Parts: sequence; C-alpha cells; structure tokens
Amino acid sequence: MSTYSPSDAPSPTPGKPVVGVVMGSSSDWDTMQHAVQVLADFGVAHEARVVSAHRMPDDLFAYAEQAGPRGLQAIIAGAGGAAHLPGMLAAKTTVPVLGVPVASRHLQGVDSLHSIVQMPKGIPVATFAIGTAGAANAALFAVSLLALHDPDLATKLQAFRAAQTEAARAMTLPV
Ligand code: RP5
Repeated sequence: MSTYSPSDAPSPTPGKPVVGVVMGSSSDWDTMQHAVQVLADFGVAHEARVVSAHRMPDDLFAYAEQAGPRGLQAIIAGAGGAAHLPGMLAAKTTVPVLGVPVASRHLQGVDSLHSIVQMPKGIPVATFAIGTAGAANAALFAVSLLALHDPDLATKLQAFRAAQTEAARAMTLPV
C-alpha cells in the first residue's frame, strides 16, 4: 500500500500555468489558498490572482479571453456574496470553470452558493462546497481532469486516495 502524502510532491511546479486560481478579493485568500495548496502539493503548475467581476470587469473579460490561448485547462474561481465571477468567466471562455462559494459575512456563503450554482442552461459552472472544503475539492477535481492525460499525475492521485483511505481506517474512537 502506498504511503504517499501530497506534501511529498514538489511544490510548486515551475512552468507555464495549466490551472488558474482567481478570486474576487484578497479577503477570499483564506479560503482559496486551500485550492492553491492542493495544486502545489500535486506539482501542478498554476497561478493565483485577484480578478474582481464588478470592480475589474475589463480585466475579467481579458483573463477569460486569454485563458485558452495561454494554455489554462481549468479555472478555479472563488467569490462571495453576489458571486458572479465564475459565471462571467464561463460566459467568456470554454475552459472549464470550477466555482467555489466563499463564506460571506452576512449569509455565511449561502448567497455565494446560490449565485454560482444557479447558472442558467447553456453556460455551466461546476460548483463546489462553501468554503475551504470546496476550494480544496475544486483543486482535486482539476487534478482529476489533468490526470486523464497525465499518467504520473494519475498515479499521484491514486496514491493520495489510498493514503486517505488508510488514514480513515486508522481512526479510533474514545470508547
Ligand atoms: C466579493 O465580495 C469577493 O469575492 C468577496 O468574497 C466579497 C467581499 O469582498 P471585500 O469587500 O472583502 O473586498 O467580490
């Protein structure tokens, strides 16, 4: 049984980014850093930046339009509140967009979740859980997509799953 731990992987992988991680504000970083950490742990070349949909709409359009030509294969987009960043990115690119609802101050991210998950038919955004679990899972999903055409990455992913299974089997209870 493999004992691979993601932290054993080189981090981060130098080279042209294949996954973009964007967020609406630096205040989203506490959540979105969990996506970046997973990508770094798996050695996936990535970039991270703030692209605010309502404060930087021209930058958002430019980022989306250049994503495919720059070689991005997935965009992980996190936002809170009226979280239109993932949907607007998806409207301007066919690169898969993975949306992460960030917990908002007043509605704890239910607003973010509904904003991202309720895309009208025709422009899909893959939507993940609110908060850090969603950020980490979005990155794991991106790894799964890339692993379809990258045997080394597929091996790392299988080892990660195996290690996770072993950790769960080793769990004990205070009874
Ligand atoms: C959204 O508004 C961001 O994604 C963030 O979650 C939220 C609050 O932004 P700040 O006021 O903290 O910059 O655009």
